[in-house]
Amino acid sequence: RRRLTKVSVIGAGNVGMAIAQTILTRDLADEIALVDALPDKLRGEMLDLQHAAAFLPRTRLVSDTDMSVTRGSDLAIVTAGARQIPGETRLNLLQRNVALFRKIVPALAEQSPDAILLIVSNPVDVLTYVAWKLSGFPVSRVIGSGTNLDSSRFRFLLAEHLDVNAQDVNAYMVGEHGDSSVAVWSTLSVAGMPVLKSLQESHSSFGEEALEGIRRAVVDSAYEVIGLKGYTSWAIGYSVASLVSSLLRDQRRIHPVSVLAAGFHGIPDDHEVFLSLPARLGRAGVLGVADMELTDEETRRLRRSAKTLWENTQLLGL
Ligand code: LAC
Repeated sequence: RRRLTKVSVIGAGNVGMAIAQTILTRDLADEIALVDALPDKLRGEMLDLQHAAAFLPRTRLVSDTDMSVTRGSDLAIVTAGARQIPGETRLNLLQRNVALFRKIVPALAEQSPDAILLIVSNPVDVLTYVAWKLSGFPVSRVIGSGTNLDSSRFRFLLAEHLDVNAQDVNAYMVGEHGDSSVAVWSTLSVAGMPVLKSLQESHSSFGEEALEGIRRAVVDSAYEVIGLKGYTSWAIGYSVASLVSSLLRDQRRIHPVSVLAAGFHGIPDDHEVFLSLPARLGRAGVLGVADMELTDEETRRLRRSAKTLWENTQLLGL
């Protein structure tokens, strides 16, 4: 009989509930445990999802303000944390959320020593490093949602330009999930065909400065959404559910997610910094990180992104 899978979602705010709802809809877990500091909100969210039972695959839903409800999780998704104030960069959030992680992560690790930790809270790259340090888990089992969603935004913008389905546009954003993220133009392909050269010849809007404009539009689109509708995001639910599926169903799919990048692309071996690179995901967590071909400019930008993150990591003294 297949082993039952349990997923815990820490933080029953808009992001956590978008993730829980998408996991439920896609039948990715047999049990979902919800944790939040606000008991009424937490119970309300649990009851609300339980009431959809007649329309969804059977999934046991439990919730508690105490971390013991997460015991025996296969995967723990952390979305808890102070929210970005519109216009605030993710790195500014850092200190507030590190204090919270010092409470959450050790308790999670004690309840589920074999779980995979998937960090979504921002600034996600530094907080994934913090979760790694505080949990003591092997680096293969500590992952940040990183630029998985940014890459979808990038693919959407390109798909609109090219009038193709975003699922046929293979394009990565790597590096920081934030202002210094890197658009990897050199490996852009549509249905496996490299298109940048023909794009630049046929579309005047694909000149060098336009490429930076598109990258900036991807980064700014997250701020735009927050500015327009506050910090609620449906897209993060779909982005994280794609990671949950690859992890728990052992899909071995490759996603740009925040992993320990020391030693890749000339990032110093002793720079324990997490940032997004294409990683192969399966039931054991990160099965491998692609050593992708980058241009000199892309490498320079990635190293700059790594340096920014490293400097912020160093501030923590973990
Ligand atoms: C965003 C959040 C997940 O990019 O940082 O929407």
